[in-house]
Amino acid sequence: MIGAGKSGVAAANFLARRGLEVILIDDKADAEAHLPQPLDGGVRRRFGTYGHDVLDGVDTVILSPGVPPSLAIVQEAQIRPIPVISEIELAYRYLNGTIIAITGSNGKSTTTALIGEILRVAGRQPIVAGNIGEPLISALDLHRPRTYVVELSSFQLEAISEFHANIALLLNVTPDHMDRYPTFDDYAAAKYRVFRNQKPADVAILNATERHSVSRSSAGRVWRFSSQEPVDQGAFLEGDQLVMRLDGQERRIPRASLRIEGTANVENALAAWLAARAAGVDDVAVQIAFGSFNGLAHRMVLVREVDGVRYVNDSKGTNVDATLKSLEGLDDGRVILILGGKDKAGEFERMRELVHQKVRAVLTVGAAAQRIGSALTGSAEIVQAHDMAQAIAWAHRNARSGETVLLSPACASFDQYRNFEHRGEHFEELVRSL
Ligand code: UMA
Repeated sequence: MIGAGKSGVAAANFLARRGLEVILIDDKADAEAHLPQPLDGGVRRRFGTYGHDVLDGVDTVILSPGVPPSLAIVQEAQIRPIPVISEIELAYRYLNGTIIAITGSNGKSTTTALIGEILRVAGRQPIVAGNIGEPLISALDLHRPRTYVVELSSFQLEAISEFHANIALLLNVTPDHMDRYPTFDDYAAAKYRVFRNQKPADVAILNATERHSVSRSSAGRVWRFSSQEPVDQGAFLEGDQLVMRLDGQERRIPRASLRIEGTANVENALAAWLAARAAGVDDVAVQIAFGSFNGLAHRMVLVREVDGVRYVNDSKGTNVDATLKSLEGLDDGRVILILGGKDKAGEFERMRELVHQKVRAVLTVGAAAQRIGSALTGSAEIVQAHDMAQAIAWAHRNARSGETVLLSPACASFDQYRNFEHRGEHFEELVRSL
């Protein structure tokens, strides 16, 4: 097992408790001090330095999502050859039930949580897991069949082989994680793996604007969704109505029954509605869930208003497109935007136009600060804030009534924080102490 984070420790414990011999390795010498939960005593560990000999006698290598296949030890495993699988593939081998898998560059956590909410309302007792937080391997119910709503990242999809989603959703594909993939097409290809192994009775749900053809990837029925135009087989927005059209039949839900706002969320809701239909859930449950679902933590959350200035936590905005979507809904020229963090080779230049329109000042933080500064020069005032505390202090001194201070960093958090939740919590804590 490679990587002693949430996925690695959960998988190692799972296997050790089943009597399998497990060795857990991690590049960090101090991994022991940062284990997310206690590690089973039976698990051998090699933290810091390890040689290729750790592979001697090993019959399967399991990757944590954050571990790139280019890592020397993974390459060595492939040469030997030892099968390399992801924690998701491992979990799949023990899973009993139905899988609804959600991937995409943006909106996947919201859609996963919304589908979970719909199924809960419908009395299905779903299990919600994956990239959204709890590793699938530790969420498994080994006693009875369940419906699993699983958020999957491209990382997790890279190393699946038999994993099969009965209902698979691809919400959108826009550039992200370009530090891990040689090209955009490589990243998109990883996302499309969500349709792998689907059978004719399965359903593939994807954005109508998606230009790749799904037919090569999924043997299932293809349903599409769109917030822009009607679709023949799928769901779309028409005026103030959400419309579903399948096999010549039409059904409607008023857009107003959806509590979460913005066009991106309309698309998430359309996709979730289609998934619910594919799972046999009636529209009453869908409409109730639309009305009760409040959105996610760290996703456009209004933390507090101080002297007429709104402080909004969108720490989950970890790539350029997520930040662009969040900016779209705000007033022109009245945003103080905090950007930066771990640089994933994001194309910050693509933000110039919208930043020019919406943002009065950009506060840059973290490792990507320099690159963001040069990409956005001239589109707004750029302030090098170094870290979150300095950014908030600057915003507090300079923001005017009616403006919004938005943390939507367009970067990962790992340069200064454990994860995006940790970053969002720090932001909220600083804002509350103003
Ligand atoms: N490590 C190595 N060598 C490497 C890389 C990492 O040893 O080359 C070690 C690190 O030292 C660390 C461990 O691996 O100890 C971390 O493993 P990990 O990065 O896979 O993190 P986990 O804690 O297992 O969390 C992962 C997901 N993280 C990533 O994909 C980076 C979590 O998604 C997910 O919630 C969790 O599994 C449960 O499924 C987070 C994420 O940032 C939210 N996802 C990305 C995103 O949404 O954009 C993909």
